[in-house]
Amino acid sequence: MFFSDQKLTSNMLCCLLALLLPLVVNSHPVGRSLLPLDCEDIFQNGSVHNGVYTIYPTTEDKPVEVYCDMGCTEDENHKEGQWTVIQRRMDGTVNFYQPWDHYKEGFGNKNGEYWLGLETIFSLTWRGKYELQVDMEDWEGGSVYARYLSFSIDSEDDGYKLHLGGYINGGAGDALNYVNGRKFSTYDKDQDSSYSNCADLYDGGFWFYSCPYYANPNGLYKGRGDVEYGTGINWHHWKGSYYSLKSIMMKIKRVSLSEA
Ligand SMILES: [Ca+2]
Repeated sequence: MFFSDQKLTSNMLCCLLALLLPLVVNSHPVGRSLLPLDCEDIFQNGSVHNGVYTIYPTTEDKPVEVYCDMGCTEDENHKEGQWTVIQRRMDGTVNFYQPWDHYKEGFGNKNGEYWLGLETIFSLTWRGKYELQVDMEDWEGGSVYARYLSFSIDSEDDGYKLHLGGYINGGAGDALNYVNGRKFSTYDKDQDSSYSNCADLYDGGFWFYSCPYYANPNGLYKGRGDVEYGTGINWHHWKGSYYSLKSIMMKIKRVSLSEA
């Protein structure tokens, strides 16, 4: 009796798999790995809500958790969504004064504040063509963005050098162009062009040229707007260098063939 029950169950399972398999296989375009590379793949696989998902930017044995910004639910096609979030600040609960190895591998809480990790960002932008959008909010209810139609970084051997192209102004102003082509720095790995150590001086790892800077998304979270010069989370071209933002999020999306 036990045997036949078991047989019946396994037969049902086989039937179910036979029915489902074509659906699973057909949901992926030819040539794309079955494992999701980024949030666009997660979306294509049927998950349309914002949240934390697992992606595989390098190999199948290296899963990475990431927050996916799928866009607003009112937009049925989520045309403005499907972003893979690489950096997020919102409440000051995570310390961004971190050493090189942590910026390399990533740190923080994927449901809140985090840095995805330079290795993962490198892998993604090496495998595909991506654009970058930086969303930010002030303490008075304002929100703007800066968009770059191409975004990639070099490997660690080349200092994770930043490459940006095609700026689109969403009200924020272009504060990143200043560090286009620059290497990434942390307090324990100074790769900026200043005699000073900018990452140490300004409390977080980022692409720096000379000190001062125009953008410091990884600076100290101040919990208010007005701050001393160059302290806090600054975006100079929007609020100046005496203002620390309420939130900031850096997110990337694959450039579709029609846009490329
Ligand atoms: Ca220096």
